Amino acid sequence: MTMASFQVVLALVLAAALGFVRGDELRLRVQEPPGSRPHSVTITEFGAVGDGETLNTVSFQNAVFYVRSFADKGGAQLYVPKGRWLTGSFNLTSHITLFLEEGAVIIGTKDSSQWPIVEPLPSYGQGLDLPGPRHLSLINGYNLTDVVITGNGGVIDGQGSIWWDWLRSHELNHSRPHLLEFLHSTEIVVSNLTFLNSPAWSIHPVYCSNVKLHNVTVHTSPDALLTDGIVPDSCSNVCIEDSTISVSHEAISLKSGWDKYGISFGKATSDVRISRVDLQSSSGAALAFGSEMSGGISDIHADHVHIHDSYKGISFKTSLGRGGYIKEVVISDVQMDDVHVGIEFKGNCSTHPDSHFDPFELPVIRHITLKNMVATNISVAGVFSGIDSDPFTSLCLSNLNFSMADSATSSSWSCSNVSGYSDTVFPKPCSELRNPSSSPTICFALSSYSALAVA
Ligand SMILES: *[C@@H]1O[C@H](CO)[C@@H](O)[C@H](O)[C@H]1NC(C)=O
Ligand SMILES: *[C@@H]1O[C@H](CO)[C@@H](O)[C@H](O)[C@H]1NC(C)=O
Ligand SMILES: *[C@@H]1O[C@H](CO)[C@@H](O)[C@H](O)[C@H]1NC(C)=O
Ligand SMILES: *[C@@H]1O[C@H](CO)[C@@H](O)[C@H](O)[C@H]1NC(C)=O
Ligand SMILES: *[C@@H]1O[C@H](CO)[C@@H](O)[C@H](O)[C@H]1NC(C)=O
Ligand SMILES: *[C@@H]1O[C@H](CO)[C@@H](O)[C@H](O)[C@H]1NC(C)=O
Ligand SMILES: *[C@@H]1O[C@H](CO)[C@@H](O)[C@H](O)[C@H]1NC(C)=O
Ligand SMILES: *[C@@H]1O[C@H](CO)[C@@H](O)[C@H](O)[C@H]1NC(C)=O
Ligand SMILES: CC(=O)N[C@H]1CO[C@H](CO)[C@@H](O)[C@@H]1O
Repeated sequence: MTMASFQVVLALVLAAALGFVRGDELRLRVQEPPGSRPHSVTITEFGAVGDGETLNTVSFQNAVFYVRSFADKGGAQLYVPKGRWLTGSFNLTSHITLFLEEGAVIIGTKDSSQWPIVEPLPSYGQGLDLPGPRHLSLINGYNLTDVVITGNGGVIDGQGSIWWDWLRSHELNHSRPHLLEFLHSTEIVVSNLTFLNSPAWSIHPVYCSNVKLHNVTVHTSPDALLTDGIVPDSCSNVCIEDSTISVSHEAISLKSGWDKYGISFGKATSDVRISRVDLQSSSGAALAFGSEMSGGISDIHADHVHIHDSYKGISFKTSLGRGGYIKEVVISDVQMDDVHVGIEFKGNCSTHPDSHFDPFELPVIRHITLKNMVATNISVAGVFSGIDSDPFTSLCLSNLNFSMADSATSSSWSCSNVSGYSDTVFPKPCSELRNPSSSPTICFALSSYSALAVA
């Protein structure tokens, strides 16, 4: 032991003895920065070559296997130095920190055989693009706890263009993989990294809890087909902060399963906090809910959201046959610029996993509050279409100012099968949202705000 580390240990032992630090806090106190571990290995120790050409799948798998032996010793860091590290799919383990140095790029191989085939998610019953099984994502976590993926601005690049081409030309045999996916995991942190060109979605936590995404950049090129950014799916306690997401389809998309599969799996997405994010979506919505929401989506709070250069701004989507709910949502402090449709509520997203959906499974959409929003150059302020015989209720708009695009096609609001309340909204919203019998008390507010504070 060196003199310096001896002194640190001595100081900690003394601090613990004197009661300054409780024993169980000792490990946390000495962790600086977050995700640091008492042990570290480097990917090159497992034969990896960062030349952008050597396939390193086995090196990553072996490195993670080795890190597993530190699980009961505080875990270990897997360090990825500067270089271009080509790989196929690999799985993580609990108590790992995957650390990408500045200039480190983990690159997904274009060889589809390096992305194994796995079962579809039980809450969807089939893959994203095709029935049946799907490709395993590039980096995977299954049934894990305490995982940190971070770095000094490293990059995880999926080289998705080949997958988008296969999708366009109907050459896919199985649904596309994602870049990073966690199933049934908890205590996940992803920070200080860039995710590029995912084959499908970039970051997909599903059936997870306690997930923190901080300071991540997600980008797919504008010609990417149906790529989403961050997709919390049947997860609770998710925090997405200080991040920039720019993709072709949905930038942040909250989901919870599809029709009968999602209904019987029955796991909601709840307690999600989104703050200080910059979102852009060229063909979808910047911030989307559904349309797969059969397990329910509730208790969502988004604030300080910048949305720009997007087809749609904020979108709530569902369909007959979905069941489930989207409720108790507050979105506030939004700046929206150069967006075609500002706000959308859509009850007829009629894609189903098969034709046997039950049309009597009616989704519940209610208690959604949108407040403090300034929007410029918007073609259509809002399209609110609920479901006939299943109206969307308690939709509240407060303090919204939309400056419409100066064009013949611009229109403000259209509403059907919805009801709610509005206050200080410009241009003036449709009568369904100005019902004289409704009052601000129907508006959902976070418990820390009073119901009237929304007005
Ligand atoms: C991310 O980077 C910031 C700034 O360098 C640092 O303070 C923070 O600890 C880093 N996060 C993690 C999880 O390493
Ligand atoms: C990775 O996990 C998947 C699914 O959890 C599993 O099918 C696969 O065998 C695992 N791969 C390795 C190398 O352990
Ligand atoms: C998940 O992990 C827990 C403990 O970490 C273990 O007991 C359980 O068997 C694991 N389940 C599966 C399906 O691997
Ligand atoms: C965000 O991550 C970048 C590297 O990607 C780092 O340089 C920067 O300091 C981080 N910022 C914060 C606030 O953590
Ligand atoms: C689909 O399967 C065929 C036949 O096995 C194979 O030649 C082709 O490469 C596969 N396509 C993809 C995109 O994996
Ligand atoms: C308005 O937004 C549209 C995209 O919806 C964009 O194409 C156009 O350039 C913007 N106009 C101005 C004046 O910024
Ligand atoms: C959903 O409704 C909108 C507006 O009422 C309509 O333009 C669109 O074609 C419908 N979509 C489907 C899939 O029925
Ligand atoms: C809306 O914002 C514009 C500037 O973007 C401002 O000129 C206008 O007065 C505002 N309207 C209301 C009703 O606050
Ligand atoms: C119950 C109800 O108001 N249903 C309406 C739903 O929207 C359609 C289209 O605008 C109307 O025709 C229904 O009357």
